[in-house]
Amino acid sequence: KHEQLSEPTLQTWKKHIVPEKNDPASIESDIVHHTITTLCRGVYNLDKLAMYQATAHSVRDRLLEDWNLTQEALHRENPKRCYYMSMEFLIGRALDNALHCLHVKKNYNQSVDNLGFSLEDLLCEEKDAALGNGGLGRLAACYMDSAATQDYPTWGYGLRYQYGIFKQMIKDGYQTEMPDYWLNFDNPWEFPRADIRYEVRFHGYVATKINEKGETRMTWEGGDKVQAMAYDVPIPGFDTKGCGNIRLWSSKPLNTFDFDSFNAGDYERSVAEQTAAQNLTSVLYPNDNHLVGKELRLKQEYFFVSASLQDIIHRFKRAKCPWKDFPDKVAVQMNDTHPTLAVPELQRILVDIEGLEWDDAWDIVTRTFAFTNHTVLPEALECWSVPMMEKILPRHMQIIYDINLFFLQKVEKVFVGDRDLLKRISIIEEGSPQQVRMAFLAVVGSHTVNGVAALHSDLIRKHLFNDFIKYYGPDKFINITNGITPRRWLYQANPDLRDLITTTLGSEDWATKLDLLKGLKKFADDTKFQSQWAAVKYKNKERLAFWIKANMGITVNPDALFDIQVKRIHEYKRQYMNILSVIYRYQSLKKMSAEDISQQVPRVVIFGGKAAPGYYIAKLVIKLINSAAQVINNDKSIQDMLKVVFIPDYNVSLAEIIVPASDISQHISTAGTEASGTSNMKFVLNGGLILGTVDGANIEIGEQIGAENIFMFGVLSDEVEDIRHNQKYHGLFMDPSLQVVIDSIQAGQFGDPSIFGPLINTLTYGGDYYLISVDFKSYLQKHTEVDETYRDKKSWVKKSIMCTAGMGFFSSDRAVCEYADKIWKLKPFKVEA
Ligand code: OAK
Repeated sequence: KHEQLSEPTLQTWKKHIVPEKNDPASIESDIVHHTITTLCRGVYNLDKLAMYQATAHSVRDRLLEDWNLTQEALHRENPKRCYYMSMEFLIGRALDNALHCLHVKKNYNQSVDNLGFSLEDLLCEEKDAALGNGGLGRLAACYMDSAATQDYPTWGYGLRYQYGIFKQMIKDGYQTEMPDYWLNFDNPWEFPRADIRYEVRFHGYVATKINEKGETRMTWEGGDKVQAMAYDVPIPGFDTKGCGNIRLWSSKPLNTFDFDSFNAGDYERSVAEQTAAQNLTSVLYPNDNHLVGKELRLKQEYFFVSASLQDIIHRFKRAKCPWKDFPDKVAVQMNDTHPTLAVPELQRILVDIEGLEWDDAWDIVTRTFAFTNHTVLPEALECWSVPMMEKILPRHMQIIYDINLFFLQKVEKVFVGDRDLLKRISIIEEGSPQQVRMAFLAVVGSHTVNGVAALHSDLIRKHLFNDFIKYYGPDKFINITNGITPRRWLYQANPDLRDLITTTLGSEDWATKLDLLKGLKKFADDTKFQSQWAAVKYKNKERLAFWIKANMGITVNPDALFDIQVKRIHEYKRQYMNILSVIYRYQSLKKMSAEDISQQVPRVVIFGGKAAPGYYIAKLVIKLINSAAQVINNDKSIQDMLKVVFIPDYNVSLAEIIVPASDISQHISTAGTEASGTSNMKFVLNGGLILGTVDGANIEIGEQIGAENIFMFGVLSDEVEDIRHNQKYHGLFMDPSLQVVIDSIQAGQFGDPSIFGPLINTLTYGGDYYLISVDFKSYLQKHTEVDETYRDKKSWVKKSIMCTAGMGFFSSDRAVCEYADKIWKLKPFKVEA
C-alpha cells in the first residue's frame, strides 16, 4: 500500500567494481575524463567553474564507492537506524570537506596544479547548499557529519528547496534580498532517485470503511495528490569507509499533464497543477526563530513528513518484522516541532491503513519518536489554526483530537478535577480560532524530549514543559548540549592552526577525539608556542582583512583587535546593543586628545547576518550599523582606532573565513533567550575569546575553558522576569551612557534620524523588552576590560590557547554519541573496506 511506484527485482553483479586510484596521475586523468564526458567540454573552453565541476565529479566518484559500500552493508545487515528529520540542513560547500574526509586533498592540489589551475580557486566556485536559516539547520549538518564519522547508521530527511536562504545585498545601507539560484548549474553532490517516489495527499475528506478483518476503520479519500521524489546527498565520514546520507524530497506533479483540459483547449489549466505541485518545495521560509503561519509552510511540513515516513516504512517492511518491532529498528529524531506531523501521520498509517488497534499503534509511535526543542521564544513556537489543519489534513486533525482526548483523560485521572491544569496542558489551545500547539503534540508523541544546553533544558523544564513534568515525571526531559564538527570548523577552516596543533600533539587524532586538545594546555606558557600561535591568528586576520579589502574596499588593520558578531539579526541577539556601544566608543574617541587617541587599542568591529525579509526592526539595525560605519570609517580624526564593517550575505563559507580571524566574538543575547548558540563554540575552538552574557552554551563554555578566559556580563536569566515586571509598573531606567548615544543618533549624527525612530522607540515606548539599557553599563565595562587585557599580548595568547584546549566537550561527536546512547539506543555500524 505504501505506494513506491514500482518494486524492481534486484540482481547481484558478477564482477566487483575496481576502486578509483588516488595517485595524482589517476586523479588528473579522471578530471580530464569528466571534462570531456560529463561536461562535454574540451581544454579550449575550460573555465574555473567547469574545472571545479570536473574536479567535483571525480571526487564524488570516490565518495560513491563508500556510499555504496555503506548502504549495501546496511541493507544486508539491517541494524537499527536513526532518522534525523529536519526541515533545514545548512550544509555549505561539499568539495573541500570531501577532499579532507577522503584524505586526498594533497594529491588533488597537485593534480589540479598540474592541469594549470589552483585548487583553492576552484573551491570558491562551489555554491553553498544553504537549505537552512541559522543555528538549527547548521546543527543538523554538523550532526550528520558526526554520525557519518562515527559510523552511526543515521540518515537525514529533509526538503530539496530550489531556493535556499536568500542572498543578502546591502544597498544604501539597507538589506535587500535576491533569490538563491543554487541549482542553476549542475549539482554534483546530489543524486536524483527517479525511482523513489511517493504520493502525498492534501485536502479531501474522511470516510469509514470495513477492512479485511471486518473492522471499521477511517479512511482519507479524495483531495489533491502530489509526488515526492528523492534526491540523495552523500555525507562523507572522516577517516572511515562509512558514508552517510541525507535524503531530500522534491515535489513533482502526479499527473504531469491534464489531458482533458489540454484537449479542451485550456492549456493554462493543464499546467496549473504542475506549477502548484512544483511550488511546494520551491523555497525555504526565511524565518529564524519566528513562525509565520502560512498554509504553504504547513503543506511543506506534511509533505516532508509523509514522504519520509513512507520511505522509512518501505525499508522496514523489507525485513518482514512484526509492527511491534518497529521501534527496535527505527528511531526518529524531530529537529524542533517542524516534523511533528509525523506523530499523527504514523498513528494514521498504523490504525487506518495497517489495521492496528489504537493503543498498540500509539505504543509504537511513542517508542519511535524523540523531540529536540531549540527555542523558548514564544513567537517561534509553532501553533497551527484548527480550521486550516482541518482543511488541509482532515484526518490528522481528528487524530490529534483523539490523541489529546486520551492524553487529557490520563492526566485527569492523576490530577482529579484540576481544570486549570487540563486547560494549560491541552494540545489544543482554546480561542478563536482554536490552535494546535505543536510543541505539546511533540512532547506527548515522544519518549524523550531534550533541550540544547544546560540552562535551556532547565528553562524548558521549569516553564514551557513544567506541567508535563508533573504528569510524566522528570526523566523524559533531558539535556544534550549542542556541538559542532571539528572537521569543518577547525581542520578545514583553519589549516595553519590545524597543522600547529597536529605538530604539537604529535598526531591528527584530535580531529576525531577532540578531548585530546587538552594536551595543548601544557604549552600555554611556552614562549615559542605562544608566538607560533599568535602568528597563526595574525595570518587568519590578514586573510579576512584581504577579503574585506577585495570585496568591500574597506581597509582594516590586522594589528587591531578584531571584534566579531556574526549570526542572524534578531532583537534578542542584541546586535543593536553592540552598535550602540560602538557609537559610544566613537563618541569617547572624539572627546580625546590626539595623543590619547593614539594610545587606544585599535578595534575593528565586524558584523554579519541576515534579517528575515519581513522583520522591520532587524532590518533597521542593519541600516544603523551601516550608517554608523559610514561616519566612523571616514572620520580621520580618530586615527583608524575604530572601524566598522558589515559583511554582506553571511553564510557557511564566509563563516569559515571569519571565525578563525576573531580575537573577540560577541554572544550577547538577553539572558535566557539564546537556547544554546553554536557559533560561540566555533570561535572559541579557533582560539577566539568570548564576550558574552550568562546565556545558552556560553555558560558551559566558561566552565570548560575557565572563568578567567571568558568575558561575561549582564543580568542572569532568573532576574529577567522581575526586571521586566518592574519596568512595566515602575517605569524604565535609561542608562546615562546609552542616553548620550541615543541623543547623538537623534541629533542626526548618523544620517536622517527619522529613519531610526522606530528602532529607538523599542528602548523607550517599547519597554526595552530585551533589557539593553539594563545591561549597557556592565557591557561597556567588559569592553574596557577586553581592551586592557588585549594590551598584554602574552596573557592574551595564553587565554587564546586555553580556549582551544578546553573545547573538547563541544565536539558534535560527543553530542551525537549522547543522542545515540540516551535517546536512539543506537550502536555504531562499522563498514569494512
Ligand atoms: C529556528 C526555528 C524555529 C525554532 C528554533 C530555531 C533555531 O534555529 N534555534 C536555534 O537552534 C540552535 C541549535 O540548537 C541554537 O544553538 C540556537 O540558540 C537557537 O536559537
